Amino acid sequence: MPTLYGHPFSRAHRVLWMLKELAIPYTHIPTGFQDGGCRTPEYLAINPNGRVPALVDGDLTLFESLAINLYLARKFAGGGAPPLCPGSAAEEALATQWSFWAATEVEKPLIFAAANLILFPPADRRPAEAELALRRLDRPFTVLEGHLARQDFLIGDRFTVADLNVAAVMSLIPLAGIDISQYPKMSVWLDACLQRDAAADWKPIRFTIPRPPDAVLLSRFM
Ligand SMILES: N[C@@H](CCC(=O)N[C@@H](CS)C(=O)NCC(=O)O)C(=O)O
Repeated sequence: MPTLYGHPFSRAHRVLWMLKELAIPYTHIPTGFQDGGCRTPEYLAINPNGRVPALVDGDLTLFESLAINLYLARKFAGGGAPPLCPGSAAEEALATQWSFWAATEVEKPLIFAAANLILFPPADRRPAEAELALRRLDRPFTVLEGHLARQDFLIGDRFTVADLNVAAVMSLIPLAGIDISQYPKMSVWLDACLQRDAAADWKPIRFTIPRPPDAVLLSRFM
């Protein structure tokens, strides 16, 4: 049985969503990331990056939330109907493509926007930074809008790990109250993904993150 490490109000929510989609038994250890939980020697032996989530499944230890989901979809392909895993080498490549795309093209500017809208303490939010990050998101969002104008899901004609990974990264959009009405196809697709039963219970964010010094912030997000 896999063991997932990571508090639900962290990127571990992406993996919790996948585990619930697959309806498989798992153990969940809600290791924190703001309380030193992911810096203990025991946890660093599992994920030397000192970040959550991590997954242990038998002899395999994995970090990176989206890679964990690609693995789970493949390993437990019997779960979910129809299966969430890619059905061919081409679909496998597309699932990897969309997952990398979400991590490289969308995640950083989206977190930076969300930080300035909801995650930083109110006095530390800068609307101009949120605006800049949202402008950077126009290019990937336009790509996704164009793709979804041609098909209902990212791959083939069914919800797969690709939709789950991309929608999980983009789940900050409704949480941060970001208006995406200028991308109507993407908006409908994201709503449908996030309304799935397995995606339901991570929605509220009940924490703020401290605003780091500007130099750190720019190197991390821009
Ligand atoms: N790319 C990694 C990022 C993991 C990550 O940054 N997790 C945050 C919580 S959402 C964390 O553990 N932060 C603690 C730290 O950076 O010290 C993934 O997707 O798994």
